[in-house]
Amino acid sequence: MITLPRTHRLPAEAPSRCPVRLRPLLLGSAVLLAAGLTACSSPPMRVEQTAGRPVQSSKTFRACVGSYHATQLTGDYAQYARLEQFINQMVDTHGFEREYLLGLFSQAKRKNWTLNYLAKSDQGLKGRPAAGGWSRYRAKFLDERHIGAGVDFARRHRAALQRATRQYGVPQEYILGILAVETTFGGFVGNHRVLDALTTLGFDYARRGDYFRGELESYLLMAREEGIDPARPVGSFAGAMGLGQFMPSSFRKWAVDFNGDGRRDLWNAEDAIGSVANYFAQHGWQAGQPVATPLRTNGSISLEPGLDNSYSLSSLQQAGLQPVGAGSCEGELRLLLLRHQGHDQYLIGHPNFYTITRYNHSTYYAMAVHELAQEISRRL
Ligand SMILES: [Ca+2]
Repeated sequence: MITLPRTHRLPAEAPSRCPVRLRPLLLGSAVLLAAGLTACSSPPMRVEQTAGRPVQSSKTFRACVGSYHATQLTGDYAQYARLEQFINQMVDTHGFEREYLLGLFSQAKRKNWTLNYLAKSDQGLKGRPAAGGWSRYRAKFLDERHIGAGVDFARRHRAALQRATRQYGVPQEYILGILAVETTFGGFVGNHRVLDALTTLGFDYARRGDYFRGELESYLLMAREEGIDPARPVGSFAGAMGLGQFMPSSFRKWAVDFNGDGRRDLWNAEDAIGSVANYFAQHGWQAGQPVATPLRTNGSISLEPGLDNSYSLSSLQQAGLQPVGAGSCEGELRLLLLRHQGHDQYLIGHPNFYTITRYNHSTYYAMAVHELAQEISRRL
């Protein structure tokens, strides 16, 4: 399933996990530096402002990595007028060298598997979630493989997790829950070249082309800012990267250097921990507040469940829905529907639940993160 551009990444219903494991690419490694530098911008450039903090632009990073050079597009994207238009925009807006981008995109591969997969997946998007959908989804994540890996990861990175919790106010178990669902703590970070993924989706996937062209723009800027060869990183079929599967725009806005080595590297466990915590903090996580609460009902449910409708506690109570147990029920609440095998379950999703869905706009996704957080925490 593909969700709206406001999401951090693409939902986990799609197979972002790949059967073939590749050794994670370390950003800024000697291998990348050895790839060669090519001047690619025309200074001076402005400093861009994103999410309240300046992002270094090519005024600081004037070199693109990788010796790409061509005077016209060749390969899978030869004659793609829209790609040529995109390249012109990157030259005009961000000062890239045109021949560098022509050379780079002449190496991009069209990923027909991705397009075929999304064509099928898009057909299954409509309508109410199927009966038993939550049971099936839950079974994919709430297992010993994810929980055991979480306990192991938490023990190995105890200090960084504690530091992230202190600094960002996000409990470590929710950072662990995200990393469990996204990549099983780096076990499956994807094996699609990000360049191919974003070029394919930007120029051959009409339904979300605008969104992916925006991500491709962010990706090229990210590569230049971080000093990496844009043809090297691998990720999900949609271009999500690292242990936390950040899309490029999220990387630029919310990734942090949490191990203090001067680089933001989402394949590094500490940087991934800090980046997920920062993402949550910047998207409204409220320390000490609940995530999801069971509901008692007195019969049929008249309110519409889902993430797109928010309710006050009093409006839920007027509809005959009563939270079970004490606890704060302030702010905008969501009515969550979990379709088990054989029965439906309703819960209150608190503002912190909604914050998890900012990572991936899916009730089931956020509930899997929440339950994994509880399970891993119980074992620590
Ligand atoms: Ca770092």
